[in-house]
Amino acid sequence: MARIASIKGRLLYNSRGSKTVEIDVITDNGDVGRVCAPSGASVGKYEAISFPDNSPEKGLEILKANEKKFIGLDPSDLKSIHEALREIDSTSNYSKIGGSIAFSLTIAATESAAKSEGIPMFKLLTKDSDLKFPFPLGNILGGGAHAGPGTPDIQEILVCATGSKTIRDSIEVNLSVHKELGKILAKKDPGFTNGRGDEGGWAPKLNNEQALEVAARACEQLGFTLGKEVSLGVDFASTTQWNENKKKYVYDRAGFENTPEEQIDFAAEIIKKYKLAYAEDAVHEEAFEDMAILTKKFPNILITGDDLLVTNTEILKNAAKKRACNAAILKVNQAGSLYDAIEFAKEASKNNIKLITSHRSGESSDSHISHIGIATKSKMLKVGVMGGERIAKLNELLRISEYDLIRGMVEI
Ligand code: 2PG
Ligand code: MG
Repeated sequence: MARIASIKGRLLYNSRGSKTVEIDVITDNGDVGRVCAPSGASVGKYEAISFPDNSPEKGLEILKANEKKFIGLDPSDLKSIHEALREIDSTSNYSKIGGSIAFSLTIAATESAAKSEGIPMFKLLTKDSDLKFPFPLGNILGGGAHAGPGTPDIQEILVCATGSKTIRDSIEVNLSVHKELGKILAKKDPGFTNGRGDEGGWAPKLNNEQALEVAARACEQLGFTLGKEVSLGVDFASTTQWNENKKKYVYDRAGFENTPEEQIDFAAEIIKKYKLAYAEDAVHEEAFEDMAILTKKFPNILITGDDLLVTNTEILKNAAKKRACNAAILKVNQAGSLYDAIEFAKEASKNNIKLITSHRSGESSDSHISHIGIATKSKMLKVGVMGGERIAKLNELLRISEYDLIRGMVEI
C-alpha cells in the first residue's frame, strides 16, 4: 500500500486570473496527485472560507508547517487525511487553513492513491460497479455576478441534453445549442461582440425575459423540442438579488422588485413557460420554506439548492426535514474536504435528494470533478459548455468512456 511521502504547495491563478493554490501529494512510489483549487463569485454565506485572511500564501504556509501530520498516511484513506486536517483546523468553515487547501489536499491524495493502484479516480471513490454518466449541464448565457452591466439579472441559463443516450452526444448537443445561440445573438444585435461571462456562456445586453427567449429559440431552431431532446435550466442565484433590509428581491438591471411571494410566482412562471428541467436557488439562501413551496409544486423538476445548502451536511438535514428541495449542488470547495463532500452525498441519497456535482465560476483546467460526479452518482455534472477550463471536464468524461466501465447515462 502506498504512503504519502511529501506534499508540495504552490501559488497559481484561476480562470478569472485570481490567485489560487495547487497542491501535489506525492506517494512513496513517486505517484503524484495534483489539484488546483477553484473559487466562486456568488458565494454562499455558510460555505467554507477559501483562504485564511483571504491569503492563499498564508494557507500554503500553514500547510507547510503541518506537512508532517500527513506523511506516512495511506492516501486512499480519506477519513484519516480529513482527520489530520481537522487537527490543524477544527472550525466549521475552515477559516484557519482555508477550504481551498482542504479541497486540493484531499483530492490530490485521492488522485495519488488512484495512480498508485493503477485505477481511474472514480473507481477509488466508490465500490459500486453500477455506474452511469451524469448529464452535462452547461451555461449558455450568463448574467448576474458572472457577467457585466447590461446582461440579465439571472446568473445562468443552462442547457442539458436530457434526451441523449451517450455522453458524446450529450456534449455535442450542448455545444450545438451554445453555437446556435451565438449566431442568434449576433443577428439580433449588430453590436454584439461575442462577449462571454465567467463560465463561457454568452453575455449579451438582454433582460431576463429576452435572454430566456433566445435560449429557447436556439434549441428550437436546431429542431429540438424543449423538455425532450434538450431542456433548459436556470440558476437564479437569487441571493444576489435579495435585499435583507427591503425584504425584497431587487432586479437592478431589469428594474423591478419582487416580494418573496412574487419571487415564487416569478420562478414558477419561468419554470412552466420554458419547460425547465432544472431550477437552482430560485429563492435566497435562507428561504427554506419558499423553496419548499416550489419543490411541492414541481415534483418532476430538479428544484436545486446551491447557496441554500452550501454542500453542508447539517444544513442538508434541515432542508430535507423541511422538504425544501429535491436536488442539491455538490461543490467540494463549499464543503472543504472531499471527505466532507462525500458525507454530504451520502446524506443526500439517504433523503432521496438528487445530486448535481458542480464547478465554480473561477476554475482551473483540472477535471477531477468529472470523476467525483460519477462516483457520487450525480444526475448532472454542471461544468459549463465552452472555455478551456470547462471543456477539460467534458473531455475527461470522454476519456473515461474508453474504460468501458460505465453503462450509459443516468436516469434523471
Ligand atoms: C453557482 C456557481 C457555478 P459560483 O452559483 O452555481 O455556476 O457560481 O462559482 O460563482 O458560485
Ligand atoms: Mg448556483
